[in-house]
Formats: sequence, C-alpha cells, structure tokens
Amino acid sequence: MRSPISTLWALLPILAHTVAAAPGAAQKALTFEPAGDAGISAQMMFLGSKTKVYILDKTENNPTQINGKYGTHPAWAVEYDINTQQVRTMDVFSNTFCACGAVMANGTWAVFGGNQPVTTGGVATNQLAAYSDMTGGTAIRMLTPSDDGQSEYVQGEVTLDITKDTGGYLQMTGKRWYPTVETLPDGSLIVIGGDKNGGYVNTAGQDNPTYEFFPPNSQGAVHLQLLSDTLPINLYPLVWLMPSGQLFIQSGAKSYLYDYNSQQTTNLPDMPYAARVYPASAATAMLPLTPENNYDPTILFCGGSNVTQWGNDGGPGYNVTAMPADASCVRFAPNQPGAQYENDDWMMEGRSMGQFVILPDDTFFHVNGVAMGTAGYGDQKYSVGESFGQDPIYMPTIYNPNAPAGARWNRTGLSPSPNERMYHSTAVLLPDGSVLISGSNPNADFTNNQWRSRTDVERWYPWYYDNTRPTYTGRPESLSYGGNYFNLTLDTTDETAVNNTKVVILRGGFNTHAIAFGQRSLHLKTSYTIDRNSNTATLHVSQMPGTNGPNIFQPGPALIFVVQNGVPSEGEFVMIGTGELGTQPTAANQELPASTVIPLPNEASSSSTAGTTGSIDSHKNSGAVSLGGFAPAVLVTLGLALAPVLLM
Ligand SMILES: *[C@@H]1O[C@H](CO)[C@@H](O)[C@H](O)[C@H]1NC(C)=O
Ligand SMILES: *[C@@H]1O[C@H](CO)[C@@H](O)[C@H](O)[C@H]1NC(C)=O
Ligand SMILES: *[C@@H]1O[C@H](CO)[C@@H](O)[C@H](O)[C@H]1NC(C)=O
Ligand SMILES: *[C@@H]1O[C@H](CO)[C@@H](O)[C@H](O)[C@H]1NC(C)=O
Ligand SMILES: *[C@@H]1O[C@H](CO)[C@@H](O)[C@H](O)[C@H]1NC(C)=O
Ligand SMILES: *[C@@H]1O[C@H](CO)[C@@H](O)[C@H](O)[C@H]1NC(C)=O
Ligand SMILES: [Cu+2]
Repeated sequence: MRSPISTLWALLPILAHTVAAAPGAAQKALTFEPAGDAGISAQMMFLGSKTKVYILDKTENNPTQINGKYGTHPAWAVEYDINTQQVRTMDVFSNTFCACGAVMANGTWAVFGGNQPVTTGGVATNQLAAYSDMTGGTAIRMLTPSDDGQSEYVQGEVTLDITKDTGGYLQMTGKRWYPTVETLPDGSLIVIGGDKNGGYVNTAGQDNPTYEFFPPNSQGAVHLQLLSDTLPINLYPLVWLMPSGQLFIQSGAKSYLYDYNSQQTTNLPDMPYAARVYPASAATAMLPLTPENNYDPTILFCGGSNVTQWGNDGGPGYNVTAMPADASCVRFAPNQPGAQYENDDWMMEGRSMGQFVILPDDTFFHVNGVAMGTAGYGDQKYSVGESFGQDPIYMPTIYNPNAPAGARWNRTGLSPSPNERMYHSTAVLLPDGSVLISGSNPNADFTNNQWRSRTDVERWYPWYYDNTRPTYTGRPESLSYGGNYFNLTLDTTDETAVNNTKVVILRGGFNTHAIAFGQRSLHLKTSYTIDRNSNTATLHVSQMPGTNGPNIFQPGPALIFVVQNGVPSEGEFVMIGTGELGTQPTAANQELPASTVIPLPNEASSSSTAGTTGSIDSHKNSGAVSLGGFAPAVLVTLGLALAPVLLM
C-alpha cells in the first residue's frame, strides 16, 4: 500500500506539469506568425548561435543597402536576431548565388561558390557598376557566429578585376555554382561538384566534376566520374556521410557509395519514380539516428519531379510549369547489405521544393514548395513571371517516421501559411523548437511582380510550443565520442515521464534550395535513477557513440534537447567533439547503470527480502544498459515480484 505521503509525492510532478502558459499568452501551437523582415530574400539560412540566424541572398537589388568594403551596394547578407526580429546587414562582396555551406568542428561556418558578378537583371558583367559584387564562383567566406552582434564574414581579398579572386587560401580550385558541402569526421569539409557559370541544369561544357577539401590539402581538385555520369541533373548532389566513413551520393537517377580515401565508387540501385536532386528538388532527410536503430542511417526522399527531359542550361525547353510535381516517397538504408529503395507512404499531394525540418520530437515538419513545375527560373514564354514552378502549396504536413506505414503523413490541426514559399525559400529549426521560414524569389533580380521577391520572415510553432517545457540541470558544454556517461537532474520524478525522456542532439544544417545540408538528429542512450527519498530523478546519459562516432554525427556545434513525452526543453548549443579540426579521439562508451527506482523506506522493506539494498525495480531500456551485476533472470523475477508493491 502506498502511504499518503508517497501519494502526494507522486502528484507533485503532475501538478508541476499542468501549470498553464503565462496568463494572456496567446496560444501559438500549429500556427504561422509574421516574424519581421530580413530586408533580403533568404535564399540560404543557418542557425549560428542561440539568438542569431544568418541569412544569405544572391547579388540583387534588395531594398536594404550596405556601405561595403568595395562600395555601397544592396545587402545580400544579414544577421537576424531571433528575439528582437531585427537584422544587421553584413558585407559579403562576392556573388553568393546558389552557394553551399557547412559548419566545421571548431564552430566556424564556411560558404562556398556562387556565380559570376552580375548587374541589373542578373546579367553577367565584368564591371563594378551597379552592384559592386565580385566573382563568387571560386569564393569562400567564413563566419564564426556569436550572440554579440560582432561577427563578420572573413573573405578572400579581391583585386578590382572583379572576375578574379586573388584570395589565395580563401578560394577554391575552380568555379562551383551549386556545389554540395558535407562535414567530414575530422570536422573539415568536402566540397563536391557544381558548374561554372550557372543555368537550369548542368552541361558537360561547364561541369566541374571534381571535389576538393577545406581547409585545402595537396590533392587539390580530385576527379569524380560519377558527377559526369549523372549529367545533366548533378547539381547539389545529395550527399550524406555514412558510419563506414564513405559518402552516400544520390545524383541524377543514380546512387553510390564513394570512399574518398581510396577513391573507390560502389554502385547502388537507381532511384525509382522521380528525380530528387535539383531542379526536381525533393524533400530529403536522414531519419533520426537512435540506439534502437543502432545508429544505422535511413534516408527519406519525398516528391520532386518525374520530368524526363531536362533541357539544358538555357531552360527546360518546354512548358515545365504544366508538369505536376511528384508525390512518391521512398526510404533507403545505404549501409544495409543488398539495400533497395523501399516505398514509404506517399505524400498527400505532389510537391517540388518541399523542405523537411527535423523537430526534436522526431517528426519532420514539411513545408514550402509548389505543386507544378520545378525549381529554377528564366525568361521563357511558359514561365509564370520568371518562375519554372507554379501553384504554391501553402499547407504544411507532418511526417512521422515512427508511425506505422499508412499513417506517417498527418496534417491534423494544421493551417496554411498565407505566404507562398517557392524557389529560393528556406526553413530552419530554432532553439525553442519552432521553425523560421523566409525567402521565395524565383527571379533574376529583386522584383515586386509575380512571383515577387519575398523578404518577410515567418515562424511556425509545433504542437508542443505552448506546453510547459521540461527543464533540467547538469548540461555539459561538450560531448565526447565515447567515454564516461554524465547525469542530468530532471524536474519530475514521475516514472512514466522519466522513462519517456530522450536526449536529442540536433544540427539544423545549412539550408538552401529545399535541402538542409548537414541536417542530422541523434538520440543519446539513457537510463535513470529515481530516488523517492530525496525525490530526485537523475537521467544517466551516454556520450556520443564511440564506435564510428565522428562518422555517425560529425564534430562541431549542435543543439541538445531533453525531450519528455515528446515535449522538448529549450535547445542549447553543445560542442560535439574537441572543438577543433583533426582526428577526434574515440573511446568505448561507459555502460549506463540499469534504470532504478529507490523506494521510500517502508516500500524498501520488501526489497531487503530479495537481498538488495534499496536498488530495486530495475528497468532495462536499452541494449547497452548494464545489468549492475545481476543476472537478467534474477532482475526479471525481482521486477515482477515487486511490481505490485511499487505500482499500487
Ligand atoms: C576554424 O578552422 C578554420 C580552418 O582551419 C580556421 O580558418 C578558423 O579560423 C577556425 N575558427 C576558429 C574560431 O578558430
Ligand atoms: C509521373 O507523375 C505523374 C503525375 O503525378 C503521374 O501521373 C505519372 O504516372 C508519373 N510517371 C511515372 C513514370 O512515375
Ligand atoms: C503552361 O502550362 C500552364 C499549366 O497548364 C498553362 O497555364 C500555361 O498557359 C502554359 N503556358 C504556355 C506558354 O503554354
Ligand atoms: C496526427 O499527429 C498528431 C500529433 O502528433 C496526433 O495527435 C494525431 O493522432 C495524428 N493523427 C493521425 C490521423 O494520425
Ligand atoms: C551519476 O549518478 C550515479 C547514480 O545516481 C552515480 O553513481 C554517479 O557517480 C553519477 N555520475 C556523475 C558523473 O555524477
Ligand atoms: C519504459 O519505456 C519502455 C519503452 O517504451 C517500456 O518498454 C518500459 O515498459 C517502460 N518502463 C516503465 C517502468 O515504464
Ligand atoms: Cu538557385
């Protein structure tokens, strides 16, 4: 029988969790809300620090001006403050038109490539006239984010021959427009592919079928045949680092594993149903890596376009806006022997340029994009305005990878955004678990004509947004690959809630063209000790996986969330790894103690009969949890025998 006192203790956490949101606070869950104006169109976006989102545009005639190093010109880069919704213009002096980026192990972001200098109307130029922009093709810009409003891009110096970048260290081996960047296990970067001067799709004449590393090494540009083999739709190839250290690459209709150490390529099955890479532009994401799936990656591809004729760099060559976007969804687990693409639940409608934002509750917010046509724009008779896509989809969807097949897509309670988010729009997760959305600009230069260049910012709030959020103490500043576990003290001792607490490491990545480059989510292993005497709940949390850890989740900053019954805490930045580039030390993960409830003395009396001292009611909740010296059978018997005592 439970004493009155223990009944009270049991009620406390329930009381704490029913405290309503502040009186008068508007309920925001499942709604969109305006969130200021960026002054530029958010073609690229990444969360750099707890309070700052960095937004990049291409060279164009934005309403906001900046007095830059090479003259006064429209701004193409801003720092957006999440709390005040104010922006600070930043000087980027090369054309970032369709660049790519990633974060390194030391927390510095690097943004690679772009296009040639342009003047009014996006027309190529070799004069400083109009926009004072330099060539972006070979450019590298680095940014170390901070909350203090002082960060600036570090860029290669240029001569006033604006077509040449003389930055030495800060320039690539060749021009890359639409390259892909992935962080490597040592926290350096690989920059893959791209073309030289832009266009709707790539052509052999201007392809750059190579990759290079950053910081650069003696290899320079390394030929990558699979890029040539997947022309013309090999721009922004879809690339994920695998636990083996190889790269999974999906380009054109092909799939590969590529080992950049041995330069060996392994062919994998072809992509079914539709093209997923730009300009078909499917929504893509790696499913959360968890102890339950042994951190074995599965990649999800949804939508895109099953256009079969791709035209050339001048455009599609036919009325592409009349093509319905694709609705199919497939999963692929590249590491599995004999891996095949498998059907997943198809989307509620066809969509090109939909984007997945992985939320801390493991569901994917799917937003932005169009129902007809593809990415890209051009001055063609079939363009809508200049857009090669039309029929924007205002209604988001939620994808739940853990729901049973047939029930993974869901829009219960959702409502549409009033704003179209078409080509060159972006979305990124914020530390409070909401999503920032901005951009949409299928135009060569800034315009208010349909479809207009959007500079407004909006925010979307998931179902958990207004819930009382879990809090905890003991958050580490950094996590190692393997080593000793750490303890967090939770704000509830309710066993169901404690048992349903996950620690999620999430990196939102560099977002552009409906792709979140580098987006990854990983669950750390956990177990718990609830002590009814001190009324405390301690969550024991493993470090990052030791074995292959830097391949599974690359070093560098990421958000940590404590997620209880699906409701995330505020996310905080934690450094994964050493905080420096270089081989990351790995070690075996210390085994976690078995989950335990230490009862009050009157309850414990029954435990002594089983010969234990206080530590009873052990629950094994992960394959790696230590059994604390007890044989499994003994523990099971013990658990069953004590269950009535503990649970009544
Ligand atoms: C991070 O590493 C890069 C490449 O070595 C370097 O250029 C940059 O200055 C480093 N950032 C910090 C904050 O040390
Ligand atoms: C391409 O998509 C259209 C529209 O969704 C569909 O009717 C058609 O069957 C698809 N074709 C293939 C080969 O999947
Ligand atoms: C292209 O297709 C769209 C959608 O069917 C149609 O509205 C438009 O008139 C077509 N444009 C041209 C130039 O044929
Ligand atoms: C949709 O998702 C919500 C929130 O996750 C859930 O409560 C609801 O049961 C789901 N609906 C369907 C039809 O799956
Ligand atoms: C974590 O908690 C366990 C049991 O509650 C304790 O034995 C261990 O020493 C703690 N570890 C740290 C690093 O505080
Ligand atoms: C803890 O959660 C696991 C997984 O959901 C479940 O199997 C187990 O029964 C739970 N244990 C308790 C004590 O609630
Ligand atoms: Cu683009």
